[in-house]
Amino acid sequence: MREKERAVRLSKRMSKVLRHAPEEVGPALDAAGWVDLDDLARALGVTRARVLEVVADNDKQRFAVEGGRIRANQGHTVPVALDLPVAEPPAELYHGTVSRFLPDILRDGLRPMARHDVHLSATVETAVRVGSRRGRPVVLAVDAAAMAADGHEFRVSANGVWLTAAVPPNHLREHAS
Ligand code: HQG
Repeated sequence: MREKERAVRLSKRMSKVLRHAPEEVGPALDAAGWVDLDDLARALGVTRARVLEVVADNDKQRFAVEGGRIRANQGHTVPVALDLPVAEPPAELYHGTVSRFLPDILRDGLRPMARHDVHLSATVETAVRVGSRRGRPVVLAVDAAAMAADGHEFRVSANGVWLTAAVPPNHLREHAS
């Protein structure tokens, strides 16, 4: 296996533990999602240096390391309180999805589904990438300025993903691609 594939594979295992299923390999997350770096490395059967390498090289900066601990920057399905401050969003944000979800999305708005928040991208390019995970991407533009004016809260993760509880359908439109 090429080194890059090995790193991606370890990154996915780290995401699984730090976002979704810590109990499957052992280390418990604290209330804010942090786990001791050595505990995580041991549980995954790799060295601490190897974990740090994956953190540093990660294409999307998915992990944060602080004071000997590590957590996922976003994307959790297990209950954690990331304690991110409310932030003022750019006027427009984007969401990448696929056409089969559109009827539901245009009726109900964007919902967080299994995650804690709806994930929004700052650029169309990133949204295209997010949507492409599921098929031919469709990009929705979110009127974040109007939402903020209506009292919706936005937060931005350490790796630049915009998070909000839900996006009502009236603040969504299909972005020409
Ligand atoms: C869709 C990856 C039906 C939504 C990415 C999406 C991102 C609805 C799917 C991050 C809906 C949820 C998050 C509704 C939303 N009815 N479908 N009302 N509302 N959906 O994976 O945004 O590589 O939980 O369009 O890059 O795709 O893991 O969210 O298709 O940043 O770091 O329901 O995950 O990052 O899927 O992706 P997800 P997402 P990582």
